[in-house]
Amino acid sequence: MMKRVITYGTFDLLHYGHINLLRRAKALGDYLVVALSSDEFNWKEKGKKCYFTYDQRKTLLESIRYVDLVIPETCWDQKARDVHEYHIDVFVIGDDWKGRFDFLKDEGVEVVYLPRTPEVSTTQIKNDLHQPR
Ligand code: C2G
Repeated sequence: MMKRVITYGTFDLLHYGHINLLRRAKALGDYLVVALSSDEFNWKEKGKKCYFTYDQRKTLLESIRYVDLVIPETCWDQKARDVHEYHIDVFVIGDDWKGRFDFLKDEGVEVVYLPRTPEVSTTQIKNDLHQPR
């Protein structure tokens, strides 16, 4: 029986921390859905101005061997619907979100928070690039 996993994120300026997350998420099942934050959701709900557009970020994610399907994330409350629509068994996200999505257990979904990869973040990359060499 196919075990289906879902995760959510912005994945801007894709880096090895994202890849570590996606690799471990895929290892928890057989099929990985990534709900990718839209440009509007990023800006309005997360105050993030992405360097790459949704389409560019989607292209990058679709090229990753661990990723089977990319869908849009347009609002905070779509998760409870998504897990039914995509027949999801496991919800996975970094432990910076620890506890925040436990309600998905009520939808019959296993909820897993994975340790973040230390030292790397899109914000850090942007800040470092602004420093005069
Ligand atoms: N991540 C990680 N290690 C890092 C950076 C990110 O493990 N050094 C993980 C995050 O914990 C997250 C995923 O990579 O699981 C994507 O990170 P972001 O693009 O920052 O996602 P975020 O803005 O946290 O979006 O509804 C949920 C949100 O859309 C999550």
